[in-house]
Amino acid sequence: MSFAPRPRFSVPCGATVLELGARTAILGIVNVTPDSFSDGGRFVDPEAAVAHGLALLGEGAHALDVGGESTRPGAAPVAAEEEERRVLPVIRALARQTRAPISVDTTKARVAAAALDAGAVIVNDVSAGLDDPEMLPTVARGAAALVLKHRQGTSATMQVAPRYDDVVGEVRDHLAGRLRAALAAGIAAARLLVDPGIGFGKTLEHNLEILRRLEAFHALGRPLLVGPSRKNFLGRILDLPPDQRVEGTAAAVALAIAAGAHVVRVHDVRAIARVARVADAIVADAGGDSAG
Ligand code: HH2
Repeated sequence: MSFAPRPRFSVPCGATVLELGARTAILGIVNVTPDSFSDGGRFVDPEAAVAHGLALLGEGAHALDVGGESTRPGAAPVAAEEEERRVLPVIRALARQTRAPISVDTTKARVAAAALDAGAVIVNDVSAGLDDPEMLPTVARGAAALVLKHRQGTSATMQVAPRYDDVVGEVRDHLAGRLRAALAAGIAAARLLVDPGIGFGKTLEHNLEILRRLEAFHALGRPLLVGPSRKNFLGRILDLPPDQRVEGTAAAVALAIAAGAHVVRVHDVRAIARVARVADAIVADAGGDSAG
């Protein structure tokens, strides 16, 4: 069996550099929301969210992704003030207590700017800058890394009737366009990551096809982040609720690593960090060249 070579990348984020490729980076999810699909309401209290983030770092997370607005279809939109009220105290406290990079999961430029001031060094925008025209210029002004993620349609409509003629080709072309937009806004290529957006305007078959052909996204020349954690496509296969999808997540993560994923965004960090270490050991000699 052969594995996809995983190119190496050094991604500047804030004052640090994320070294990607030699091992899989685990991005632990901290949802400060009442309504996230799998853990909504568990960490709305800032102290609980901070404790959860620190626990995830202890379990093997290399970075944390703090979000204050659920992206699940049908989730109530959250005003910028409310999103800031949720995420800023958590980011501020985490940044004081750890040197691990903190990411903010937001589509709003204003929230991203405030999060960067509070100590975040990565912006994870599920709309890749399309929801807020100020997002790319805002990120360009700072030193943060930026995750550009594919989504078909809007959060509200994306799961209504997703359709593609060639899901991998169309997602890749979309991400190539968003990379060009980010570069045109003045964000250095080295600061950009791409994510095909598992579950964002995709049917079960679309998600499986993306995971099956993940290697195709290496053509974009940037590190690849994948977020299959506990998602609905796993529930469709297993007929199990979100809190019983850890083994399904593990299968998706192991195969994503074999296909060259650099970062996995997950809820169940202890289990998935172990899965990733073993998968990394197996694919270790697949031959990663330095790509910048
Ligand atoms: N998935 C979710 C949220 N943010 N960001 C990236 N880059 N990639 C993803 O696949 C991704 C993401 C959805 O998961 P979760 O945060 O658990 O749920 P919710 O949006 O309901 O809070």
